[in-house]
Amino acid sequence: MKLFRTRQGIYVEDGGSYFQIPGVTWDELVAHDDLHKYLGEIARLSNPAGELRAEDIEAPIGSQEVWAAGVTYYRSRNARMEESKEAGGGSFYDRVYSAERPELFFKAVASRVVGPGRAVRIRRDAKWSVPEPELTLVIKPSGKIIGYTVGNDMSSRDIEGENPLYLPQAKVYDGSCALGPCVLISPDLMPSSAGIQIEILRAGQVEFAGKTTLAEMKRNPQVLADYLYRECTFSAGSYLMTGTGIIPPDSFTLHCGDQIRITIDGIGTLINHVDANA
Ligand code: DO4
Ligand code: MG
Repeated sequence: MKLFRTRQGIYVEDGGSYFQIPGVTWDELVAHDDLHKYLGEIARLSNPAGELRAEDIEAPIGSQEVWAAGVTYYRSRNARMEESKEAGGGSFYDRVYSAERPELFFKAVASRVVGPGRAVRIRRDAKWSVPEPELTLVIKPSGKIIGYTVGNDMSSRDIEGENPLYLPQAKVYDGSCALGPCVLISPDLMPSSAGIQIEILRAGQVEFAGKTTLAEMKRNPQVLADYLYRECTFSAGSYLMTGTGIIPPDSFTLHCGDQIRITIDGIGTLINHVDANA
């Protein structure tokens, strides 16, 4: 089952039909005791609504904070070591890749998250900007993962590479986080065979395409969530991006007008365009 947040309200998709969920907020759904069962009952007892219109779909988030894990794929470890060579990055990215404690950082408040069809931004003071396609966990206040969405952890690699202490500026700015189009609600872990694909289109042509699978991720999603919840409470639950395993070549930087399409098997495709002044 998939949850969609739209201008008209919240809908659950089940078996290809959409059912509106009346009188409940997104935060209440994330905190629900047994969301999977509740949504199943809504789908069984209500009349289906029509198809959702793409332009009505909003970012699938309420008031949750978005956090992110880093260097969870070997490909990411290598890219960061390379970009931060002059800042001494050779050792700290390698060490965090192998350490028991993961890298976790604050990514966005919900008001900085953009939904499908909206513009993500590149910083005007960055010269090297990339999208990071990431499986994103939806975690309830108790710390249990209840669902998954597609995330884009937009990053300014020149700023990040210049000095690790610039990470928050490379990662956190208006329009730096996209989520959507829906949340896959599932009591099960995502299968490790699930693929993540990205395509970046420039003037209608594919400028970069890449793919990976969750099998390449070094960390267990529930362990990442457990670290996040160790000393933080999240009364409305939280979102946790799980790191990127796809990095474009160093010659690539995003341009305004590029279209970014990120697909995760079983969830859907998140489409955004790039703007510097959204
Ligand atoms: O350590 C810097 C950020 C890493 C990151 O965002 C990722 O690996 O996805
Ligand atoms: Mg990332």
